[in-house]
Amino acid sequence: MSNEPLTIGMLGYRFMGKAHSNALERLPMFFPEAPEVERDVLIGRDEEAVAEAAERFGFNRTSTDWEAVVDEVDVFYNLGPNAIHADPSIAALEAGASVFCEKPLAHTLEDAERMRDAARDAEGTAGIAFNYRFIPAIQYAKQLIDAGELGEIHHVRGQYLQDWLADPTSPWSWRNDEEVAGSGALGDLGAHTLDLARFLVGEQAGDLTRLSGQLKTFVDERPVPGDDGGTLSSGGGDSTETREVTVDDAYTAQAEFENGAVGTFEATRFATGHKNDHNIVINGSKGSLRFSVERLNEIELLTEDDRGFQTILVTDEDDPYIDCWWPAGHIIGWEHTFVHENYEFLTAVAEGKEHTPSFEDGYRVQELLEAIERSDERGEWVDVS
Ligand code: SOE
Repeated sequence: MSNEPLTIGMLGYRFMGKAHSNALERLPMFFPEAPEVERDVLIGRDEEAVAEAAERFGFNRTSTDWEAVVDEVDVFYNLGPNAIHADPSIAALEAGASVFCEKPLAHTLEDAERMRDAARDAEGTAGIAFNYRFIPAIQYAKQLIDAGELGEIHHVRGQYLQDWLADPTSPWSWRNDEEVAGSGALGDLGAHTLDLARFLVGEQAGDLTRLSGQLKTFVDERPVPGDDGGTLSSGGGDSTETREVTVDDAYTAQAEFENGAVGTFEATRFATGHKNDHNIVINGSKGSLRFSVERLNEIELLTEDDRGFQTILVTDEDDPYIDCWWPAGHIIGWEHTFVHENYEFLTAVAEGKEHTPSFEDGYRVQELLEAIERSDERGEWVDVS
């Protein structure tokens, strides 16, 4: 292992750029064993905006051309819109860098396959940023499920509920464009839930074997953001134009797992009152558990001898990652999931190891997303075994 800091190139400087830069800033203070990194180059198309972000996020320099810098860094973070996940990530892997890519892996199954294949051939480590796996309560839940505390798994119910598009005047963005995003709530939110389901019950229930799904678009056109609009939560501002929405606003799916367990999954941008409610419920022959990102420091657990659900705070010093933060009981939040996943990913990079979730995991989730779309088009179940 070299003693030089790992140099980082980061494509994307908005929401995810901020989340990952914050994680990199926190790492040396809270995870002193984490590999040292240097935030080298921040990449984006708008020169002025990227320069302003680089200053705030602690990068040495900026570039408006990923091709010019992709072979100059040890680790390439791809946090751009989904349609630009494949080419820069593959180029970085081919140049010998490690790659950390936001979810979903790509906007099409073909691109996801190219990325998976490039990762298989690469020397560097390739990881996908499914951050919800790194919530201490989720890791604890997985330990319980793997240890057989819930018995044989019968049901997996996963929902990801948001409401930022329920207002028909909420602005159009790339997230509404199939060419760039691939799909809507399905890929943006459903990818997280399907990954979490595989992660949590994979050992006990196996992978998904068949799926049937439905997609729905409630608002077909949205205002193009004016100068004073355009974020996830703002209105369209002074816009006078509209643009077509070519992705789903919501999806539902039902599924079966290898062991015969059944799953129901749902995500929407129209669940009024729900801001970022990602929840999962698992019922087994001996017990059940419930979890929601809105209360991410706890799980509700029912085991064999209980008469009702108990709320378990996963904030003890021996719970996953907690000893790196605060004394027991001092809760953590959403941004900490990024610190944990960056710690795991960068450690794998420094040690020349694989990272989980890998591009293989990202590809598998992409197969499931594509199967849900295919099922919706054909009106029938799709085999994903
Ligand atoms: C927007 O819907 C979004 O930011 C997703 O893109 C993220 O993956 C999710 O964690 C929060 O919501």
